[in-house]
Amino acid sequence: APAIRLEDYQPPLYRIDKVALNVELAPGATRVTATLEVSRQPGTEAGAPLVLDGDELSLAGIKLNGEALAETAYAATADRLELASPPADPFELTLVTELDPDANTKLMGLYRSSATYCTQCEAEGFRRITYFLDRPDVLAVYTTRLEASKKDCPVLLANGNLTETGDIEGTGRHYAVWHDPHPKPAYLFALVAGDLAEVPDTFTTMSGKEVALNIYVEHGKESLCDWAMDSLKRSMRWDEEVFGREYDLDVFNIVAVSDFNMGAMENKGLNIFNDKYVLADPETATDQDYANIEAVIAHEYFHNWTGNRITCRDWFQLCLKEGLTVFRDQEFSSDMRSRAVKRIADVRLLKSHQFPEDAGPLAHPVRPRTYHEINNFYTATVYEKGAEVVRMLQTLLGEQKFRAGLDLYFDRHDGEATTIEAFLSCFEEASSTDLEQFSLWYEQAGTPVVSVETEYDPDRKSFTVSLSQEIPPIAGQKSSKPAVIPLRFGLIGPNGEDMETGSVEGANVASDVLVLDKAHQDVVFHNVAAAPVLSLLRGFSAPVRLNQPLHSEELLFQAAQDRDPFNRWQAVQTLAMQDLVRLAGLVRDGSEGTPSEDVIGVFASVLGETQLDEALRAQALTLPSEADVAQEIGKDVNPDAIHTARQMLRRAVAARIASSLVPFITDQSAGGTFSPDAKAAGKRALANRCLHYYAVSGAADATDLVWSRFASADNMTDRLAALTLLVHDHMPREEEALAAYRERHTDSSLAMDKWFMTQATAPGNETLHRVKALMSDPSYDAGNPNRVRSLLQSFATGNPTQFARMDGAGFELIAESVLEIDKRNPQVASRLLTSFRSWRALDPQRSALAESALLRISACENLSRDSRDIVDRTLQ
Ligand code: HT7
Ligand code: ZN
Repeated sequence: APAIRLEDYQPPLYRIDKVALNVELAPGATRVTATLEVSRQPGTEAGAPLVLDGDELSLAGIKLNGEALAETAYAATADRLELASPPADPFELTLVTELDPDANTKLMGLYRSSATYCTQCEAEGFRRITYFLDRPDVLAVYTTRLEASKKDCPVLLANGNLTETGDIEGTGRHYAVWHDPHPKPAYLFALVAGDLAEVPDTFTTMSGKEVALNIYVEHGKESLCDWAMDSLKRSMRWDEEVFGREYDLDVFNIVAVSDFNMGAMENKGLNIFNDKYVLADPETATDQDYANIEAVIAHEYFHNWTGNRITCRDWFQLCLKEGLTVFRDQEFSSDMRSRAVKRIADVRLLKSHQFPEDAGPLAHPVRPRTYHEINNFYTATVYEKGAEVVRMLQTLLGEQKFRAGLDLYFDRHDGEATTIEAFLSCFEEASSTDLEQFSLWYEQAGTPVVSVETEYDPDRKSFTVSLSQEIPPIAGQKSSKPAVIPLRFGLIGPNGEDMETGSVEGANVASDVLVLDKAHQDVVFHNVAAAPVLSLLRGFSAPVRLNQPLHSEELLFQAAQDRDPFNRWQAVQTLAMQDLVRLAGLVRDGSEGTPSEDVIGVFASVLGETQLDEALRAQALTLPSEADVAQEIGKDVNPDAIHTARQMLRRAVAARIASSLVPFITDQSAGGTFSPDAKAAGKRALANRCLHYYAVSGAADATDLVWSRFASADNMTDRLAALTLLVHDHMPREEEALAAYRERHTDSSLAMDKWFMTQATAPGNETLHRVKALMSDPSYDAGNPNRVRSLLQSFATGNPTQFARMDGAGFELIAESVLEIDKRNPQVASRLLTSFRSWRALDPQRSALAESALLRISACENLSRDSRDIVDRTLQ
């Protein structure tokens, strides 16, 4: 199929103002009657054909203004319905389609998860329910009548407010009618029907309106919804307080389902969630799960304004809602927790997921210009880099002007489907700033590299910072233009304090932000009393790679002194990274080497920095991941050498700090009852980080301590941390622990996902066999996306040495799995396939093996459009 291009965008020829759906649900055969109020757009010629989208549909009836339509007046196929010459006046089109939700394994459109009927319409799933103008710039008011067996489906939900319910006498069936007064695109449509438990609550909005809140889950799981409900209420309040956004319906419903392609979906008034982002108790959820639930609940709720009230004109504008909403959920979590720790976590995610995407064959701009399959553009670039772009806008304009721009956006575009240009115009107007050059962040793919050199002149008391920027050439983008890069900075004086300086030449500098907007720029600070250490990119103020050749003394100084907690953490990471790259090189070449004493010392000192909170110390004590090191090395990557190097450094740090660890490990259990709050979670994070070092410290009681931790843990965070050590470090009681865990959690599929994942990510040659065996385990379910991700995706993305095995068996396993899963669920398959994206950076032997696995996938003729798109781009 030809590519879809942004430059070809044309407004729709017709509008659909109202949609009335009557959905008669029944196993195997569901009947959907859609009545559409259609009219021509101004400028559309009378009689212009009306072409509606479909996908695997079968038309069972069609009427125009209530009259059956002659067969010659229309043409229907599975993916298209055309009315050759529709009436000139507004008309009512009634369409009947018949669906089989039980046979829908793609989990797009109407499907069944366990016994529950549910829908997923973003991006193009509504066309699998009825023929429609399935594009985000067609906004309609929906009324949905649902009808089903009362016994099987006591709960009937759709978007908006409930207006009517009743029984259908003598049939055992009942119905409910929902009306959503807010015009919306079809991708925000949803319905749910099933036998679910309701967890009710209420929220009073800032103008005093009471909103009914409900979370629907499988019976017996009601007690697992407290945290999600609490997160929802905090999100609603926060959006009022921070952005002035109030909720706009009488009810807000959340439904948790266990089969879901992504995290969750922001359907108007009826959010549908992967149950992993709803259900939590200390027994089955880790602190990370609690944090994720809080963030995803907030994210979907925030979409009500950024995505639903104001939506995207076309799918190229996806970052308009996603980047902005990620920015908003990041801010929410920062306010709920520690800002510095949240920033570090977000930057870790950006660097580990988005940077490699931006450096490889799947690189694309935050606003892509072309696509074959839109489902493949729900990427870290659109989401996470998109959020960074919004954050830079805030940094450049300042909080007040940023807020004024956003207010203008909400005011001006409420009820519209709009574009990035319209969004940026609001900030230009509200702040009187020209954002033309800034808009390049949406247009250019690739991560800019910012290079820095500094020189202090003691006679003149001047400090010169020479900056340059460049985006390395990537597929489809040979050259690039200079971007607007806000660099938050400080000049650290000899006493560790930030220095005051005199005037600055050569750049726009507002308080602590320096704007780099040319290819090369010399910035001179006058009246600088002594040679400073330049702390640059504080708070990671722009999504760039910083190439700043600091000496290790300077990094050590920064690690100890920088008043920006992010850059303190970054300095520690940079020191570790430099050493890991050096060690990996030595290991690869078969040479001897030992970790640097300085680096070991830095890690040892972090532990004692009691003025830093525990979560921050836990982060600082975490070495760069193997994937991070691979990315830093960039070419000829040998994952085995990296793994060995990282273990060497880990063991060396462990040996140094072994004698101080035990009090930290035992400290966190002092608190009594479990609390998921940030403080308690931080203590657990530090304790488990210490346990991680203790396990390899050589201490005689290491195995006993890890085992007793595993056996006596009263929460999942501690239990899983200990299990991971037992399994990943192949400690003596590994098998016993796995069996005990399974026994304990066999009824919780979310806890069992962690059991699969722990085994899939274990280093060591035997893991491949284990993963294969687990694929035939009775608890494995190839139709459940969470289970597939926990076993196969985590193997491919979280086990670099085994995925890239020298016998090619890791690549082969994933290639075969992609082909198998593709027949059932193309979205899950194509996402698994993206794990090959950095194949060209591997050493020649490994990259040849990866290429042959990719070629095998590519040779398959009936690949889905999703997987075809990814494999073609990956090989290009
Ligand atoms: N906006 C939602 C995206 C999403 C999705 C996209 C494609 C296929 C299935 C999907 N499920 C959810 C999620 C979000 O960003 O909030
Ligand atoms: Zn989103």
